[in-house]
Amino acid sequence: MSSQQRSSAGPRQDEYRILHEADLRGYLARLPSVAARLGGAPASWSISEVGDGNLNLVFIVKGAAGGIAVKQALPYVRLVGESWPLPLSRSHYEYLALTHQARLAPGLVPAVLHHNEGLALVVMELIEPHIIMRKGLIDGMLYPRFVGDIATFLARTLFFSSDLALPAARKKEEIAAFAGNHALCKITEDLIFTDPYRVAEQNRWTQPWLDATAAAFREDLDLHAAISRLKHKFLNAPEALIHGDLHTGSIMVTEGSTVVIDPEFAFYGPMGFDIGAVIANLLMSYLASAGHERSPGGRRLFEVWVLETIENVWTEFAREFLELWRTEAHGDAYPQTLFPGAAGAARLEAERQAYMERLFGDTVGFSAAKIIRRILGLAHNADFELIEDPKQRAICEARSLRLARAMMVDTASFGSIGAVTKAAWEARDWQPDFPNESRH
Ligand code: SR1
Ligand code: MG
Repeated sequence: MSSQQRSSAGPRQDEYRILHEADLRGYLARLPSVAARLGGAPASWSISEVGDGNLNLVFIVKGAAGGIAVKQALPYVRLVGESWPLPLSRSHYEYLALTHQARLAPGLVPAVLHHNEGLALVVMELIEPHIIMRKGLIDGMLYPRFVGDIATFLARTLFFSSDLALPAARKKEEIAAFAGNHALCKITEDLIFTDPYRVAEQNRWTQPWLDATAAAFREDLDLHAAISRLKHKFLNAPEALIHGDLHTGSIMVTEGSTVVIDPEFAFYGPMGFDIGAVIANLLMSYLASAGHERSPGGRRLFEVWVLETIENVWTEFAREFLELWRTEAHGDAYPQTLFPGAAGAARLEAERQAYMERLFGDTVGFSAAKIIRRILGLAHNADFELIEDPKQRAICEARSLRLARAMMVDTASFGSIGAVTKAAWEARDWQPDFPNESRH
């Protein structure tokens, strides 16, 4: 078909173009199972673009019978614009990750209803009445199901994609299947592991209060060594299929249910990166909470719950992961034949504990990296951004940076999750001294 013929007939179904409402309506109308799920005449469907993330378009479509979510990758970074191109292939990796996760952790990710590689489009079940967890946390909401659900998601997706569960050949094929998602990895390598520690055009922070801290972080060689070790681990440790961007904006919640969305950064990487992301975002929620108080101490209950949640996420994750290792270890790592009898079993159990200690150290380090990038780098968090008084925001951010620096440089002194929450609790009462304040 010539381009002239094509333009008179309209674009082909699977030819990439940015979808607008009318085009999307027609496209969905031609998918029988999707149209049936929505119900009624296509003209009656409501379509709204609701994407508030940094990269993509997200449409909510509702009909007489039900709703769907449609995610389309843009050929550039939405947050920045067309000057920053980004491959559409991330939609393929998101689809692949969603289908993997659905098998490994059923019920904890949205069901995929349709995928169009050419359009970089994924149609999913509509997750409702859930809201983005970050929004709920900013409002001081408690989520009693969250610990159990996220611990299960982490334990099952990480364990079952690791060498503890998979034969080596299969694991290598899985690594290869996700290896092409390197453009998304590069975003992480730059925005999390490099830019916050150097002069970079896109960095920003709450000025003038954090000017001195940002400058100090750019000069701090202990910190540079620690973040470089973490970057090397991120580049060089295909331990498991990780979500790759597991912040509280990638989690939808109600009081009784948790659903993990948006795995477009997925690849085989270090497990601690995902666990650390969850813990980092809870720590930021905790330390931002003072900025959302309407009266002194008015969010204390919430804050205590967040600290307990941080402890329970790690403890529950470790319990579930170890249980899987004891009962479902069909991979090539730690061959059972090398650990015979009672002495072998005891030695293997000691190895498991040592493994979890190393994983905890990684988790603490990656968690720190996730905090620092949200305060000194390009992409910030609503937890802090919605604190209206900029000085109060800077106080909350300075406390978080201080905690994160300690976690990254002195990781070994955080021997347990209780040590992390204790340090967070102490950070909550620390008053920063802002040297630049008088100039503004
Ligand atoms: C340019 S993309 C910025 C950030 O948005 C995503 O959610 C990831 O966290 C990424 O680092
Ligand atoms: Mg996202």
